[in-house]
Amino acid sequence: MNLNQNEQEQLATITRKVETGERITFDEGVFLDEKVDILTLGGLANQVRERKNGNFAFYNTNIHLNPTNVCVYRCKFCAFRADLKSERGYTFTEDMIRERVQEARASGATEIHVVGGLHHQKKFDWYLDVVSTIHDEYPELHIKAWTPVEINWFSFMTKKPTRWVLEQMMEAGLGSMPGGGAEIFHPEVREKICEHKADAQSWLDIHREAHNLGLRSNATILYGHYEEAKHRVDHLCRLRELQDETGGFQTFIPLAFHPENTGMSEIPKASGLTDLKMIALSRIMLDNFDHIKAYWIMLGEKTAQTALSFGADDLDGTVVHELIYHDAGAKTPEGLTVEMLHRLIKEAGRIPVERDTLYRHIVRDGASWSIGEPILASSVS
Ligand code: V47
Ligand code: SF4
Repeated sequence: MNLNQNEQEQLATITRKVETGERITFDEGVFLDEKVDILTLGGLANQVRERKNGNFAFYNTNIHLNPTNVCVYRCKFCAFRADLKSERGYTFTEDMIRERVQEARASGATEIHVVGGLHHQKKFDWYLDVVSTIHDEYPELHIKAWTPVEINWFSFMTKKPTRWVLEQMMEAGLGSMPGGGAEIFHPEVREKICEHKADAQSWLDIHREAHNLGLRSNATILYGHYEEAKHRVDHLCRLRELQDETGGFQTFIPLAFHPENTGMSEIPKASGLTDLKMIALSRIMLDNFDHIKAYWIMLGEKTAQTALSFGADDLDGTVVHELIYHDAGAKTPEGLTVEMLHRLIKEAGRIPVERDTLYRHIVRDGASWSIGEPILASSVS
């Protein structure tokens, strides 16, 4: 690392701030992103990670459901969407949804992750029925569903406020919201990659509303395309600000852009170093987020495992039936067994803990499970 005298002093200040748990500013974040080497960044992030989560690394047993890939929008980075009349287009029936839920029950999944396209012809009630069908079939299964892009679309279709949409979904069985749709908040980039869909303000407002209604949610960033350090750090600062206000975010998930079959296929896929840097920077900046997720489906098992020493404390889950990344060229397996997740975590020198969506400890006996004693901060060693 070739830092001049001034920069060395800046790094010393940041190091002291990380050690004492002081907040890192926007300018310091950009400095870390642009100038500081990966091992220094990783060391700082690991301090924060171990202070918050000790030696634990979390995972969950989950299944994905993308009820339709037909979408009115055309985000340039998306390989998953299909036109209404395309041969690739599909839409789940109620029976198909029930079948997926039965599969979740048989495998002992605690969570179903539901996101999809904004179908030209499906009304709000169809989306509501997706949630109630799952809930009626297996009420113990936590439903983590719909991004603000979808909530915003439902509000547009029904001409009702987004708060009403969220309340209807909660009544049908919604348990929390995933982190998708955030992409890059800064308009300089957002306008290039997804100009038509819900903007940054609307994404943040809907999460605020969800938190105020008692829902927990996640947040993401889509990196590794046209964005620069200032856009990445701006994104993190906006999330940190909302988290100061509501405390409703649980985990942050950096998502690397996968170029295959997208409208941005000229961009090379992010390298392992870029992935680790994004994980570490997130851990350092997001001082009020409890968890940083290394989503193994997107990173690959090896980088996700390494990320457990660069700020991440969660690998996501067994993840059966993932489509969004595989449509965009991900070469990762379709799912991982619990044994494989344990192996990845233990080899990284961490202690595997199965959690539910709300980060409660799961006690498991085959496909049956119950909520265990909390993993207390005092038991983190
Ligand atoms: O919003 C779409 C991203 C997101 C591509 O909350 C792409 O636990 C890279 O949000 N290359 C959906 N990324 C996935 C998501 C998520 C995943 C795992 C866990 C959680 C959680 C949330 O996927 C979209 C978009 O940002 N995406 N296409 C692509 N080609
Ligand atoms: Fe549609 Fe979501 Fe893909 Fe955008 S990212 S085109 S909103 S499915």
